[in-house]
This record gives sequence, C-alpha cells and structure tokens, in this order.
Amino acid sequence: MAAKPKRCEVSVVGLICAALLSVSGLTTASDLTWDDNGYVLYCPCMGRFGNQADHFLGSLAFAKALNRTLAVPPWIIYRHHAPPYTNVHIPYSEYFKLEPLKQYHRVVSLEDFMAHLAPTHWPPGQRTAYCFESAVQRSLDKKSCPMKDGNPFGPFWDHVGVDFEHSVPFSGLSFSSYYIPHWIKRFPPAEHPVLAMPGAPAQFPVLEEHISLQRYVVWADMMVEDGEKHISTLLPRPYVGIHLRIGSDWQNACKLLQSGDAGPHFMASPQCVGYDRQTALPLTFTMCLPDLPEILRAVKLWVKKTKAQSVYIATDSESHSADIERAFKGEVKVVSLRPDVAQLDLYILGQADHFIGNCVSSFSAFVKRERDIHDRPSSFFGMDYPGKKKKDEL
Ligand SMILES: Nc1nc2c(ncn2[C@@H]2O[C@H](COP(=O)(O)OP(=O)(O)OP(=O)(O)O)[C@@H](O)[C@H]2O)c(=O)[nH]1
Ligand SMILES: *[C@@H]1O[C@H](CO)[C@@H](O)[C@H](O)[C@H]1NC(C)=O
Repeated sequence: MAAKPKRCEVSVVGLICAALLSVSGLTTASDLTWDDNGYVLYCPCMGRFGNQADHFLGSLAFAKALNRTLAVPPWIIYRHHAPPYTNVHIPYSEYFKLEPLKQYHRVVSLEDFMAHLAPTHWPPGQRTAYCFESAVQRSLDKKSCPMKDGNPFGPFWDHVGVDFEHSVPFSGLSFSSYYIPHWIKRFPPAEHPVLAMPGAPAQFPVLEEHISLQRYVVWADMMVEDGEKHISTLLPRPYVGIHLRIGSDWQNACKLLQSGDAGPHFMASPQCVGYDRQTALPLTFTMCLPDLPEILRAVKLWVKKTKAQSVYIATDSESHSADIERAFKGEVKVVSLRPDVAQLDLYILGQADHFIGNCVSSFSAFVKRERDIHDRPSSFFGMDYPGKKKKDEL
C-alpha cells in the first residue's frame, strides 16, 4: 500500500480526503499477528456513553493486568428518538484515536479482530462465552451465558457477527486487582485464548486508580477539527462550559437522593465527594439536580472569576439559555448547539476555560477527567471547590 498522507488539507475535498484516509488507514491482515497471550472481548452493554467510557478505562486496565490484547469495542449509541430508531455501533476510532492507547497496552479494534484474526484463530464453532454463574441463572435456557439475550446484547453481537457455541461460567472472581492472579491461573491463554464477556470486565464508576488512563483517550482528528471550528466561530474566550443534566430521566434518578439515606456515593459522585466513603463529602440533591437559581449562581460566579466572554451550554434537555443571557444583561454570549453527536458537546466542554459539571453524571465525569489531565479547572453545581483540590488563589 502506498504511504498514506499524514493529514488532509482543509479544502472542499476535505470529505473525500477523509474518506480516502480512513480507507488507507484500515489495517491489512498482514499488520495483525495473533497474540499468544490471548484477547479480552466485551460488550459495552451497560449505560450510555459516559458509563461506557468509565467501563472502557477499567477494561483497558483489566486487559493489561492479564497481559491480553484488548479488542476495543464500538460505542453503542441508542438512537431510539431519531433515525434509524435503533442502536448504532460507532467504531472507537470515529471519536478517538486507537494509536495512543497502544502507549499503555496492546489493543486492536474489535472490527479488525473480527475481520483479520477471528476467521483463522477464533472461527465459528470455537466461540466461547465467559460469564458469572449468576448470569447463567438469568439466561433463557439457564445453561449458557446470556450473551445475546435482549437489547443491547443481541444487536451488539449480531453487529459484530458473532454467535456463541459454548459457555464457561465462573464464580468467586471479580474484576478488581486482587483477583488478577486468579484470572490468570483460571484462564491460561493456551486453553482460553479469547475471553469474551457479556459486559465490561470493570466497575462503575471507574476506579480511582484508573482515572488517569483517560490520558490515552485522545480525540480523533475529525472531532478536533469539528470542535475547534465551532469554538473559534462561536465562542469568544475565555468561555465557561456547563453541563446541564436535568432531563426527566435524571430527575427520577436524583429522587433517590431525597430520602437522605443514599450516602455520598451515587453513580459518578465519587469524582467530587471523594472515593473514600469514610471521608467523602455529603452529596446533596442540588448537586444531582441543580435548579435554575443554582445554575445561575454558579455560572455568574465562574463567569466573573474567569472574566468570561461566553458561556457554552451542553444539555440533555433544556438549555436555559434565555435565563442565562438575561442574567448577564446580554453582555456575555450564550451558546448551546444541541449537537446530534453528543461527543461534540464533550469536546467543547473539555476545551473550556472553566467547566461546571454535574457531579453525579458520568457524562460530566468524562469531561472532568480529560480536563484534569490537561490541568484545566473544573467545578460542580452545588459545590464550587470539588474534592481536596481547593485552590486558595481562586
Ligand atoms: N448532546 C448531549 N447529550 C447529553 C448531554 N447530557 C446527557 N446526554 C445524553 O445522555 C446520556 C447520559 O448517559 P451517560 O453518558 O451514561 O451519563 P450519565 O449522565 O451518568 O447518565 P446515566 O447513564 O443515564 O445514568 C449521554 O450519553 C448523552 O447521550 C449533553 O449535555 N449533551
Ligand atoms: C505479555 O504479552 C506479550 C505479547 O504476547 C509478550 O511478548 C510478553 O512477554 C508478555 N509479558 C509477560 C510478563 O508475560
């Protein structure tokens, strides 16, 4: 294959160029050699993007600990409100680069694994599923791992083109680091080359020790280009980015906090209250579901502190942009794109001069982790100085 161009010039043929790049970027069979230390395959079958991203970091760490290559799955996007009204499977590399992951550990995209390795090394007839004993009890036939029972399980493995012929149930194991030697002993790669699992071999939320793996999750060039274009045309700096997670599904989730006995750890909340239950700060209802006065208070505070020229609002429902504009008497530009691709919101929030997130949301957590890597400041609604990182100069 001819040497591929390093980048596309920005031009009217940009799209064509991008298409050519992605074709020449395809891994050829000869690039891929079988890893005798085996593979980890999983379905990112729990939750939407933020949950899947948390699980991805844990799975990456798990594969490395087992010294198996991670088959990086596509993201599952639930498009039930808009065409095609079904699950869409977006290759990892559409949003992020695969290459930087390799600085941490061996990876291959699940698509390349299926196209170039599976036909020879993991052919139909030899596809074994691995799952917890307890999952077998929940399966339809009570005998096999429920790999394809229900949504998103069935559509995912159908998309990948896999049926499972055998099941290996296990118990007495978990995905924490304590059990790694047990995994290695229990499933030597010579006998169990491909550990395919119905869910991520990871915990939610992401463990504290895996947060820094976010540094290997690097935006794809097309995402950067698109994101930067929006920022430079719409958002005079400095700008404050905010994540409003306030829709009806979220309102219901936050109700669980109102009883008061939920404790500080709820979904992604360890990111702001602290991972240690003994020392965790209290989690308030407002931190989960900020009302308009709290949204305005926090935005005003950080716009003032950062002398922001504009505010970017990412939202799962309402943007409250009119209220926010009014709060600044029109002197601060207020922008909300409501993009079709939620990752564009993530990108723009990641680049903001200050970010105000929702502590309980894993969508916010993605942004917070990325910003921490680059030393960009963040806070949360209902809590201006998260964690121990209280900055005196602010
Ligand atoms: N575009 C966009 N989508 C959002 C925003 N907030 C939430 N969403 C959508 O709602 C989903 C929320 O699910 P997750 O990403 O898993 O994050 P979470 O906030 O922890 O929510 P749950 O998984 O529902 O508990 C996101 O993946 C998006 O699809 C937003 O600000 N902008
Ligand atoms: C890990 O796997 C790689 C690739 O198969 C191999 O070269 C290496 O020796 C393994 N490391 C250990 C510690 O087993």
